[in-house]
Amino acid sequence: MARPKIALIGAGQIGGTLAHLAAMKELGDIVLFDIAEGVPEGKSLDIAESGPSEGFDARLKGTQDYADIAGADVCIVTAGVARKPGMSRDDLLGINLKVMKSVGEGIRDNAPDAFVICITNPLDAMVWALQQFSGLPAHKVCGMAGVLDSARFRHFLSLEFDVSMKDVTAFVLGGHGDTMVPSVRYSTVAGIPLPDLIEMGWTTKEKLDAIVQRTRDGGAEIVGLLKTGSAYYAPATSAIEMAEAYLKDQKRVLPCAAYCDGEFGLNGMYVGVPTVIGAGGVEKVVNIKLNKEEQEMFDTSVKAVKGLVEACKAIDGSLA
Ligand code: A3D
Repeated sequence: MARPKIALIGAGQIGGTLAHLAAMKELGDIVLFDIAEGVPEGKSLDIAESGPSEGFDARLKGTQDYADIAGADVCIVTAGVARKPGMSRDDLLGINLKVMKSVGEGIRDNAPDAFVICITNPLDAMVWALQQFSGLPAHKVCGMAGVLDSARFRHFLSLEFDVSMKDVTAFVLGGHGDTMVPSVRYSTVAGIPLPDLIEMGWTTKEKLDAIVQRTRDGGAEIVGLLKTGSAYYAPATSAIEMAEAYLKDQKRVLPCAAYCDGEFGLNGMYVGVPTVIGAGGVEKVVNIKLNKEEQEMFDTSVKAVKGLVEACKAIDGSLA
């Protein structure tokens, strides 16, 4: 059986890391696409040359031609611009919307059967636009944010409790922005919900509140440190986790920006929700019950995403 084909649209910081991870995990052959001449070719050759030492079998190709992504099984989109200090994710909207148009059309014409994972910010609006421009079925187009935001939450929690990250589960709902909703009630250490851990005296509400805020600010913390761009190792790892779930039909329960059609009382919009990812793409949106406080935070986040979608429609009249 031929190896799966993985197309990475955008060969910048995240794109290069995605290619390296996909090769090391032998997820398939990799095509790196970018408009910057030489960059995808150079990164592909460099990563291919790490193969003999690492011992992986994967072909890599760099290109500026969409024809090379033909028949891709997975497309991961990072094309566009990233944040610099002082910028919000929303500041990227105008530039990245134009990029989503060309990328969406490129995927539509060359890889219409792919499972598409968008990473470009502002995430929830860009994945919506990408689905519109590509015309692919909504369950085959999703956005990576929740896996990353949850991973940040899990990391901070594991430091607080001084336990393995493997035993910490967490999830984050809502849009990928300042209004995201890290769920304390649905996050656990080895199955013990965080509120119980406060009662057990293992932590305090104040400490958890600070961790929730640090999670919300997780992207900005890294932008502030790097000064020249945004995070890329953890974002790439998170998207690879989703791609692997699809390629291996793992049916992982992962939070991602998914198309909600009735779930969570939403109609026809993308926002971060728990999903099941398997060979069918986003096979299910897990419609969990929110309490009053969570619902209020979720509503605020949904409102922010709707505002960005409206801004997209105002810029590009072809978007319905
Ligand atoms: P960067 O290293 O700048 O790479 C972006 C690449 O896109 C560059 O190589 C560009 O040449 C390329 N590009 C620009 N326009 C096009 C086009 N029309 N077609 C193809 N390629 C193009 O950025 P990065 O890799 O650090 O980040 C990529 C995106 O991910 C940005 O929008 C970030 O804001 C976003 N991001 C999202 C998350 C989430 O959790 C959702 C996290 C971190 C970064």
